[in-house]
Amino acid sequence: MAGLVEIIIPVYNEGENIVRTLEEIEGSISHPHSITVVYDFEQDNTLPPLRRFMESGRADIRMLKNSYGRGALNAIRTGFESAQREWCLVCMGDLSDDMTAVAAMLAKADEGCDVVCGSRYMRGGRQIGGPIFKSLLSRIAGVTLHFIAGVPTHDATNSFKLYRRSLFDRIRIESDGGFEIGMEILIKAHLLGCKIGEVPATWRDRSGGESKFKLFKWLPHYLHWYFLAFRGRFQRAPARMRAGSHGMNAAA
Ligand SMILES: Nc1nc2c(ncn2[C@@H]2O[C@H](COP(=O)(O)OP(=O)(O)OP(=O)(O)O)[C@@H](O)[C@H]2O)c(=O)[nH]1
Ligand SMILES: [Mg+2]
Repeated sequence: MAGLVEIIIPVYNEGENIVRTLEEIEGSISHPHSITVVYDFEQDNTLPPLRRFMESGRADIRMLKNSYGRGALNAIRTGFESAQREWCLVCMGDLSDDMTAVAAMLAKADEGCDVVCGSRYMRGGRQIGGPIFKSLLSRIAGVTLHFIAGVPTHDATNSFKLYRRSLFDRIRIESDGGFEIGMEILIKAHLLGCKIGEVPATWRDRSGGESKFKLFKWLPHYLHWYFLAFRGRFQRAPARMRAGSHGMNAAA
């Protein structure tokens, strides 16, 4: 059976959503887990309801301040670097991710996968709401990476992924934009020959709070890793070496 899971949640003013997110996690995940919520600043409106939930003792939760200043990417890196468990699951604090998919993700981990992707674009997966242009780009990226570049998931851009923590000893994270960090790790893991799995997952648009996704600012960062996957497909050996040479750990 897969070992303990650390659930990493980056948050930025998720006061309206955090408690329901935590309740969904506790209601849906029976596998042993702990939760790390990574925030940027003390005035963040997520913190008061989060503290109340922690005081209720209903879950094993810790709050962690972003060690790199601000931004979702830095928050996720902070979570990875402080993680202690065998597995890291990244999920959002706006109720967008499908916690009922986690059991199937862990089953894939048991089959030897190093990365398991929550997939909106495979059979059984769904996307409910969200900006149409962003969704279209994400779907095109996922499907072309799968069918042309040979990446073993239909949904490379979804941040909702389970990672074997030891993978971070082999991959140096270079992303400096936003949520493309998940795509970077996926593509590098694939080029290193790691086993990648996917399970169907439903993604819902947020009903409270505000989106911080910066599509046009982050698009070039996504494209960088998109093209690395294609180069890897057609120049297999050099790309593998490049992925490996990014090597050591997440604390780039
Ligand atoms: N620590 C930290 N977390 C952030 C930051 N920006 C976003 N997040 C969190 O990251 C998660 C996802 O952010 P969203 O803005 O919803 O982005 P998204 O889910 O990729 O895209 P949309 O839902 O379509 O906007 C949420 O839990 C946010 O609170 C940030 O600057 N710092
Ligand atoms: Mg969101």
